[in-house]
Amino acid sequence: YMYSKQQDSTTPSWKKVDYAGVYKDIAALLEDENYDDGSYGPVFLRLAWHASGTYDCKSHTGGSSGCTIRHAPESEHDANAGLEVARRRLEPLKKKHPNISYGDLYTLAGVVAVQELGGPTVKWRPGRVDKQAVECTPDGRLPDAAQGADHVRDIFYRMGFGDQEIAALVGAHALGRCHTDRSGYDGPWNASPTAFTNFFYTELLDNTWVPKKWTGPMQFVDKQSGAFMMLPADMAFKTDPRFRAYVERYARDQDAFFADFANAFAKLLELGVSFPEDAPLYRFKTLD
Ligand code: HIF
Repeated sequence: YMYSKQQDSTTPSWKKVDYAGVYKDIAALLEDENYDDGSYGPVFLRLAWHASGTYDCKSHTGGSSGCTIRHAPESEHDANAGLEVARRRLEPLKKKHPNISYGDLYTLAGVVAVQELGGPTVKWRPGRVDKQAVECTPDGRLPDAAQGADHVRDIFYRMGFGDQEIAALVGAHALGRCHTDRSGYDGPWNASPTAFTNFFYTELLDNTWVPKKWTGPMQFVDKQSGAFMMLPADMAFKTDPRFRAYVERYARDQDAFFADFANAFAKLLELGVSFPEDAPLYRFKTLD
């Protein structure tokens, strides 16, 4: 008895979690016909990215490791508006799997979203250790959708990404939509916002984008139907020649997009995390 008790208290919590089981439990939470376009996948992906995208490679601060996104003031930064919806949806799984860290739970939810909505397999490792509110990252580390290519580069270079990786990541804007009560922007990027596709690139290139006529923030709509949108920051991927070269490639070649996205997204989820040496690398199978 003494021995097993001691064993348990010295085994790190991250080793006591059935991650394939958590994957399945997250996947079971995706569908809800009464929410948005019928899936929590897009907002789970956005949560995983905002938890990770605060990383600064020079000061080695931010990132998903401490999962400070769940604490105020970081949870209340403008860029994170609406993400409480995803956190609330995932909370029962923290109760069911108490040994998982929030950082691991939220990043794994991003992996589940990509894979279950039809995207590539994303390699993932556990071992993030949650931190307290005093360690929240400062406001202003996530991108401002009203700005262009220089700003997008500043933000993603700070994380340690290059142009090709940035152009591969932005394809995730095939998923989900903008909400006026979250960011102020409105609408989906394409007609299938719950399927992981290369449609961000094809829509961006194939449509004529015109400023939306409304009193909301400056955004673009497709001239033909007016049903789809682009943020000013999205348009930078069409106008900037170096970004555009990748956009043209990913529009032509969905396999190339999937492969490059999987690598860049896995890297994003690991920024600033010191994994235990024996943390296994998972490639989860999608559910049928
Ligand atoms: Fe987004 N993004 N993102 N984004 N994002 C929004 C929504 C989603 C930017 C701004 C916004 C990435 C980069 C950038 C997703 C995933 C990723 C919204 C709307 C804004 C304003 C939020 C709302 O109103 O609900 C900017 C400026 C980025 C830099 C170019 C990443 C690459 C594309 C890193 C990424 O993975 C997803 C998914 C959504 C949809 C969320 C939803 O609830 O449907």
